[in-house]
Amino acid sequence: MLTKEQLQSYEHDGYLILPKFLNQDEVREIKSEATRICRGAYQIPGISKSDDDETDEQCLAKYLCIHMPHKVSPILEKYVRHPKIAEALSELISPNVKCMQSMLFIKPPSFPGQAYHQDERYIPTEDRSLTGVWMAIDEATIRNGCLWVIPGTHKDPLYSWGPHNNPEYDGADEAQDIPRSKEIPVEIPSGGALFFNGFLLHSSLKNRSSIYRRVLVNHYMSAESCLPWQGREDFRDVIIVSGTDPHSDKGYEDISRPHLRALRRDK
Ligand SMILES: O=C(O)CCC(=O)C(=O)O
Repeated sequence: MLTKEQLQSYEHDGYLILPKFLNQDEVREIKSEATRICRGAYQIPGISKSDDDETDEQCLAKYLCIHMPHKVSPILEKYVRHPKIAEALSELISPNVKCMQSMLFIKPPSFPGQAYHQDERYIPTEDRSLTGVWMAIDEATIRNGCLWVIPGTHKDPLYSWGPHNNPEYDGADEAQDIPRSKEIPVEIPSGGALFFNGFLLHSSLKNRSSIYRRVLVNHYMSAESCLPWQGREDFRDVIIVSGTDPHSDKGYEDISRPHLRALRRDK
């Protein structure tokens, strides 16, 4: 599926943009599922069933991001296993790929972004194989808070880490002493996808537009690596999306629950 040039560019920069990844029917399906989630269709702590007189816009406007929505939404679970994701990742990571996390960003107008971080700080793999698949449901622009990346930092170790007071970002910690002068914005059309390595420094700014910045992000890694996460030696609430699982004899667990991302807002 990926060309030699795309594979080389991913290896060199740590990310790859595929501008026409989802078709418009898929984008519509994810938008409508995001609305159902925000109207309380599933049991997610912090999301109550909406009143009939509340508009979809009013319901969406309350939430920055829902973590692990695929654990309750069969539609979003289908997108975890999307054949195009499986194929691309089997070329980028390993023939054997597993998913451990999904995140549905709504990011309404005025909501904050995320400070610079490396995803492997949160989800450590044994072989540096953590990979984000960030799918733009709305067009992601500088104004509505697209991702910013620092190309090449996927080859760096983990940066040190600490709190910040920047109102641009939500409350999660920030990587320190980073080569910020090399940052670039990644504007992506609706339906486009960004694949990025778990060591790549990335961030996003506050939504300064009047439109949402809905994004579905799933995180994957090689199935060869154990996942020392959430106090376990090998976190087994995973979905194999490509190839086979060398650790299948350990079985699978049902641990993760959907939850809202903590928010520190500056309006
Ligand atoms: O979309 C964003 O604003 C941040 C996403 C992110 O940090 C991630 O996918 O790891």
